[in-house]
Amino acid sequence: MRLSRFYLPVLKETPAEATIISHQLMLRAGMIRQQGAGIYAWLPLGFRVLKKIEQVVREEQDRAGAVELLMPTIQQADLWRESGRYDAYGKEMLRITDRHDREMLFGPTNEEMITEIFRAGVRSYKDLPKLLYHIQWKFRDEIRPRFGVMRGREFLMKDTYSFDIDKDEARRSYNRMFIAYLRTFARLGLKSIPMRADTGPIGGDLSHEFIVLADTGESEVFCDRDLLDMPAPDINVDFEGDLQSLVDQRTVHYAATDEMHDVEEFEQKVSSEKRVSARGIEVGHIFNFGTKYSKAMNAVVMGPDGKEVAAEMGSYGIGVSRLIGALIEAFHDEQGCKWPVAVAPFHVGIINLKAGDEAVDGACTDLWRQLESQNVEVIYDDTRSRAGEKFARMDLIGVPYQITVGPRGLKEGIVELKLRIDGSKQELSPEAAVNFIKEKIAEGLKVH
Ligand code: 5CA
Repeated sequence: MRLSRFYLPVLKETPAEATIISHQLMLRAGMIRQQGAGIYAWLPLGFRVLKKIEQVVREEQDRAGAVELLMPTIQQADLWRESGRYDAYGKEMLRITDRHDREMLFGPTNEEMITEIFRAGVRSYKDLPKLLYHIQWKFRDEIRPRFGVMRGREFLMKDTYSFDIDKDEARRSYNRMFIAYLRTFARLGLKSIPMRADTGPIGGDLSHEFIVLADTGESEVFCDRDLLDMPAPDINVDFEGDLQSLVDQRTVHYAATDEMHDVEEFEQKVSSEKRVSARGIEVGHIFNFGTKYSKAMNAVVMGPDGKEVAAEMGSYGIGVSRLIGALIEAFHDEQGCKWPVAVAPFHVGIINLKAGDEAVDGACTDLWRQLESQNVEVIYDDTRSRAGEKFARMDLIGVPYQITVGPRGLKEGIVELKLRIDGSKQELSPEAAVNFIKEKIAEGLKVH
């Protein structure tokens, strides 16, 4: 992609309304543009990162045995009357009427709709278990939308729903998502800690929030330091097998959000040097709520004994758009974003120091073509901006590998390669730069 053709409206000044670094950088790097309180347009750069995150989330859902579908954003009020949540949801729900005065709403979540879809198509325990998910925009009329995409009113969520014949099987579905979540966040480069959590308007009594520690996080959390050192299960984890011990290894340690925090238990279970009390960002939340919706909405299946039973259910959310904020909080410096390769909007930036010079233009397009033919994603700065401006912009948008091509170096057959992660620079031939980058990108995209 040529930068001259791209749309990258970077800002020189930090907008005053943004108080945390991720919000500031998303505005400055031209990733989003606000369209109303808690409502954002995703500009090309931000949209590329959003799609990358979405894809990692999707791959780990598929690996865990969940099946993707897509439900609409607009739902019928009558569906929510079946569960009794239409009135209970209160002012957070955006209510709409159509031309026939029918009551509709913009979905804040999809328990009712997926239960309707399930009950229409599943009759027997033989069709279970089922794990169904979609990645779709939600709307919640939050009292205090803030911190940019961290707490938006319109936001992108991955939500999965499980249907099982009994409580033991439902626990297996819950465990699948528990492990899939650890893997998802680890692939994005984030350390997530599962914590006992409150269930709020979704309901149920078994629930964990997945928290990424960050000083700017909205949640106050308490946990055992041992959880911070535990790696996520690797690619060889068997989702068809028994995951209980992997889950137990984590849940034996104390970890709770402030609503569930028990000071006495914390002090009793965790020695003082291992007590962590910190702030965190809730990037995922999983719930088991039994038959709350299936009973109310008559989603029943025939059991092995010929008797009808209400399906045991759970729901599992990931804040896909919130994750961009969490990632920037984790990966940035004074100059801007520092994207891990797995979610970088582009892998490589090529900086042309003398746009219009035949030799430099030629060398840049050669490099660009070679990299793109290897599936490396390139942003090529072919603009006439000053060198300093080009360097600053490339750092601000956080491209992990940056190649600078100028007339002087080119005469000696060299270009400069900079690594955004540590700022280190090396001079090498264009061929050597391509080979070096190819390997690094392959390593960065490898799924462990
Ligand atoms: N139906 C359940 C699970 S699918 C549910 O809605 N859970 S939730 O309310 O906890 O939301 C799931 C995830 O969406 C949260 O963990 C959080 O990461 C994200 N999320 C929730 N509200 C917002 C918001 N206002 N802005 C951005 N992300 C949000």
